[in-house]
Amino acid sequence: MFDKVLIANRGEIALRVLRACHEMGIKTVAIHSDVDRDQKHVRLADESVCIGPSSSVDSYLNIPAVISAAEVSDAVAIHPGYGFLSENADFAEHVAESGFVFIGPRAETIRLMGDKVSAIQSMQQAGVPCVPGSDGPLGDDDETNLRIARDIGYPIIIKAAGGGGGRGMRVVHGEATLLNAISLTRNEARTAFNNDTVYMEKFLDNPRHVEFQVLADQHGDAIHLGERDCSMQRRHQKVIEEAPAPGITEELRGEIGERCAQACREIGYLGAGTFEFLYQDGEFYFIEMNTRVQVEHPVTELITGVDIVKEQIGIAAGEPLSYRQEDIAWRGHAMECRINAEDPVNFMPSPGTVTAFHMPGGPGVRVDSHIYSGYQVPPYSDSMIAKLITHGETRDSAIARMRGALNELVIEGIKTNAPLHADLCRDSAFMAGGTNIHYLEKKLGL
Ligand code: MV4
Repeated sequence: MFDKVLIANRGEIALRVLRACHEMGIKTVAIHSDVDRDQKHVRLADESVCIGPSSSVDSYLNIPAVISAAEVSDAVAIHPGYGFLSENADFAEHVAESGFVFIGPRAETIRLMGDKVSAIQSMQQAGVPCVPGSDGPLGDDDETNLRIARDIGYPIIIKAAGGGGGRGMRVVHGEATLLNAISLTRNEARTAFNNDTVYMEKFLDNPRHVEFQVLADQHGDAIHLGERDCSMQRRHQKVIEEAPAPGITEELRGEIGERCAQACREIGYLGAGTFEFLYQDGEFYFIEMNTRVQVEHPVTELITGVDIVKEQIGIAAGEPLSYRQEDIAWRGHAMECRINAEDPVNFMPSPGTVTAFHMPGGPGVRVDSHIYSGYQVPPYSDSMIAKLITHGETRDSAIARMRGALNELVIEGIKTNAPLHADLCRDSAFMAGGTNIHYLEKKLGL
């Protein structure tokens, strides 16, 4: 096992990785920017290195600075967490070339999945169901593009291969606007992603966002941990996630999950990964793959008992998976509310000092957070300050525990979106389960 791991992140995920390392007897190195020296994971790490000023471009995103920190601290491996450099293939490559282990998939796999066209092509080849579409990049011939759209049937959506997570997309409702939409999306993609490759898919008008968690080791084994429903979102920011997804049968979970695991075996995937699907009218359609640990991984951990971060580390160290597929059983229901430092009504960021913080507790309650009384929420970083995660034997009991946890939670000094969560936990459509990706924005009147 690794002697020492450098945690290339901040906030709750840095703390989550640190806890996994210490549990495994691994020493930890924290890196931090100027303004993050009082972060909880910095205090708890065995060593820490300040790698730059407050701007993340000059610190957490600065590849040479992160690698230098690994060199001076004698770390063996680097865990990237989520965001920042976690899905940067060049970073993964530099890490490996510098003689460190990147805790994640091979750089080549990150690159393959970073290009949405090649990601879809490899998944289609591996038997994962995809959205009917252009099956590759669009060319420059107008007649061909008009025919592809006609064959798919309107409405269609144009997406940038370098996009993802909601960036670089345009819906087209008919022939009249297709060619203009293609060239607009292409131009935006060239500017935003330095890649003008675009592709076309059938536009699904009322889908749910359901994603499958996988783990794959260096010995050719891969398993799935079932699915999460992340449909409760606003402007591509997830607000509540849950597992299992309401209404998905054990049979469908097994079928889609096994296809994801098989795809991992075929492409030689390594580590933890997430297959993102749109789910509509009982069918799953693959759209993207995420090659990192996700914010919402705890809901899967609570219903399966698998420690996803420990598995990531073990896999990177060359150990076999701790579980076979038949060892995985799903128990009860879990729910995660992302607590953000923002105005609950207009969603404006609310930086400042947390003057009081009281964590909820009790059976089936988990809080993943790096904040404390006196913590300063910086204006330039992500606004997520805590994740409230509850587990219950049933979906109703997980929601009831979430209501109690939100009621116990005290965060003073800054505004948070906790009132929005309290409202959602009493919302009749949410309580019924299975709301789609448009539900929250419609409810908020956007
Ligand atoms: C779609 C779609 C409908 N049809 N693709 C947005 C984020 C990116 N990951 C893919 N996205 C979408 N792709 C087809 N063919 C609707 C969305 C979409 C969405 C997807 C998941 C979660 C929230 C969303 C919000 C708006 C649009």
